[in-house]
Amino acid sequence: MAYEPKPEHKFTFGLWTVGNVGRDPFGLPTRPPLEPDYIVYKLAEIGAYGVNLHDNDLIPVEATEAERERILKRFKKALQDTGLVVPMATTNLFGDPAFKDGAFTSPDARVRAYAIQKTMRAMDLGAELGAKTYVFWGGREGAEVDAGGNVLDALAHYREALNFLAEYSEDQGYGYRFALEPKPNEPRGDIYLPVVGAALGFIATLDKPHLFGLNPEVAHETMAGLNFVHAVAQAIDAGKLFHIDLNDQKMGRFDQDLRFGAENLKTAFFLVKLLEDSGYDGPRHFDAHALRTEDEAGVWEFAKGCMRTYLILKEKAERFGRDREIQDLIGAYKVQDKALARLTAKYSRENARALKGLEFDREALGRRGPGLEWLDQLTVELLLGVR
Ligand code: XLS
Ligand code: MG
Ligand code: MG
Repeated sequence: MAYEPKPEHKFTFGLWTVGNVGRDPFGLPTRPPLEPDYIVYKLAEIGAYGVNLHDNDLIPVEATEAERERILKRFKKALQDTGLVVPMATTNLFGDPAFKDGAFTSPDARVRAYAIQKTMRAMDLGAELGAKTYVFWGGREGAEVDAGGNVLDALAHYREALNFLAEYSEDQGYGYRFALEPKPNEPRGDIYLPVVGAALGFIATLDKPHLFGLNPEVAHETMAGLNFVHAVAQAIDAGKLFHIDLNDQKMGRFDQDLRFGAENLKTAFFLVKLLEDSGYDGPRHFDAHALRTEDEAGVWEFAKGCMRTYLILKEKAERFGRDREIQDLIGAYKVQDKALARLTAKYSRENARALKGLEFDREALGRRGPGLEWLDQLTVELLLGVR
């Protein structure tokens, strides 16, 4: 069957994604919850590679030790029966009212200590399930008002917590790589480290920057009106694309977590092309959920749709690479000049002197049309299936 998802495609879903019950700030759940092991069997059936989780997606926060063991046993059996893996784990540091004014960045030392304790326990759980990537989405690390004057302290505390947890991981021999997930707002008015570039800058200030990278999400950059493909490219360029959250989003709306490719097909296409061309080798994680209107059947259609769209776009990206006319246009667009490239590649006094002595036909450079209209139209036609 064409576009059939297989484990080798590395598609993953969070327990919280297909398990989403359709609650929103104005409305109650529209679907009953699904058991974690049931989700594993269903994901395996539709061709997924893995399942990711927050600590409390699997183990309720008030679970006793005996309950924890019972849930874990059933979950591990489902993983074993299906061959599904748990590549990524994370902590719920946003749901509990204790975290209402931040977790790692809370101005309350007790909350900060509890957040680090909860994360260490969640890291133990993830490691027990084989996770190698650990995500930090700072959902409550932010503010609505700045009257408390917490921003600089918050950044210092954030750094302290991440440094502490990286040491903990190494001390335990967990081998985690940490992926920061930026988001500009929602649930808080303003979230610290709001975009990919901010997280990259912050990573450089950590004790062990090599252990930290990014987990960018389509919806998050899009909510801020930014170009997600550019953000991912910057993470790749920095060697920091550790994980990715795929979904979709209308610009300027509430956080929608739409099915991958549901809204911005061209962005989704260039994103898939970028991931595939750059050799990104990690999971293609769908951090999205079915529309609140849907019943369980709709949930599995949603999940299948995410994977199918990815595979269709992957095929389109290959076709784009093979299309002679498109490739010739790109070739003409990227004007090559070996002698000039040699001069500008690296500074030397000789290169600087030679460059200063050159004459450029500035007017001709300004007159040239690079052919982007035709190239973009061909891209659209390819996506529309008439090429
Ligand atoms: C919320 C985030 C969240 C993280 C995991 O918008 O995307 O789902 O990915 O905590
Ligand atoms: Mg999100
Ligand atoms: Mg996410």
